[in-house]
Amino acid sequence: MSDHKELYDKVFGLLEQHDDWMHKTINLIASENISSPAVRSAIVSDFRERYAEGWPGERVYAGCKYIDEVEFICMDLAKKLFRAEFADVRPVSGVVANLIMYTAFMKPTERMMALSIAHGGHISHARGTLGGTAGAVRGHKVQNYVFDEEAFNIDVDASIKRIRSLFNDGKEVKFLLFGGSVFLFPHPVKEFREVADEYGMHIGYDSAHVSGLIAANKFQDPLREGAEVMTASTHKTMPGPQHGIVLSKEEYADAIKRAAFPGLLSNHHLHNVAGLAVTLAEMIEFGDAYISQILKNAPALGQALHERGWHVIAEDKGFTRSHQILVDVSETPLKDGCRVEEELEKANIIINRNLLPWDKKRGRDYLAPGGIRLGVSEMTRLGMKESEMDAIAEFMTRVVMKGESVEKVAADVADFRKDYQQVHYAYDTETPAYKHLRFL
Ligand code: DSN
Repeated sequence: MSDHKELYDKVFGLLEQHDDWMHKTINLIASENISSPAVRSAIVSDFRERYAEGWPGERVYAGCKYIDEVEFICMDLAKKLFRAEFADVRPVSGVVANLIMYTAFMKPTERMMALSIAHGGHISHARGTLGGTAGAVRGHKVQNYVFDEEAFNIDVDASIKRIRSLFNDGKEVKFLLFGGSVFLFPHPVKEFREVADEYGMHIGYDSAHVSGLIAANKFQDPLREGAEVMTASTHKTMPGPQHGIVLSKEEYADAIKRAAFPGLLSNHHLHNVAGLAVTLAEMIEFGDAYISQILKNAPALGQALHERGWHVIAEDKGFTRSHQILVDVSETPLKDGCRVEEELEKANIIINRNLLPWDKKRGRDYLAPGGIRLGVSEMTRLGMKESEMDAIAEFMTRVVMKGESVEKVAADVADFRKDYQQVHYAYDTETPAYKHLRFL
């Protein structure tokens, strides 16, 4: 057999091993989810081979008549679900959606405010010295909000003071960005609208993590609280394909459309637009029940860990109002988020390590941070409820607190997972959630 054929076969072998492993794991990565069988069918359609540059109905390519119709349906569903005047469903990811937002609302190098990464900001919001997209790609100068570590949220008064002081020093701020990757509580958007108007700043909101919660109207409503634009990736609490979206008001539509094409996109992954349309339709139908259960499961997991001696952040505030919880693992026997991540993975529990706001002051960095971030979107989608969160906390405790054999816990996790093999909150709840749909 040729080397190429061996590698070809190996790729399929690895795909099957991965899918088989996913059947057996408890996946608590807060930025992931499992899409429905309908979404998986849509994204393997022939749309994956095609181009459709431009706006539907005004394409630079031929052969788009069905593609255009799907894209219009996707935009209409997005506008309905997010109660938005305008939707652009072309961004191929959340980072590209953010770049479109920056391009539409700021000139290169203009100054913006965002959360620092240690406080939950995303790398696409960060300054150039960190390699962050806003700074490194667009040259934006990025100032950070003041963060209240007790409230685990932006300190409104201190941040407004910082904005005023920047203007007093001749350092104009053009854009206030909210949202992030560690996102336990709604951000104070409306509290900044007055100062934004006073200084002529625009407000944007990156809803990548919480877009499903916002769609279900169960977190906050940025476009009515003062944001002019909201971006998202579509595969976190919104259980869609890996794609992006920009939502805004009609008055900004032209600037956003132009930033998307010809600015940042040529092709826009049409199969994922179809998958997103299906996701949005399913969210309109099932989103309320799905998100309600997520919002019960996340604090239930926080409580179950807390009762077993874990230091879950924001206990006094009920741990969370989103799909995530954040846990300080620095006092556990494993001492840092990296070791906890590694040991849990051996036990079929997939989580990610995370910086805590105070980690840098304590000499920690991303390689060995003090925290872990857990999200319940995927396990909720498989039908798990509060009692299953308790079982998950117990598995984690056996590995991290009691030092039990990871092989033993891995086997118990695989056994526990046998009962949760279909996606719920979808039209098709029969097709196995992780089955590899192979054609050859
Ligand atoms: N890196 C992802 C997260 O984990 O939040 C978002 O892109």
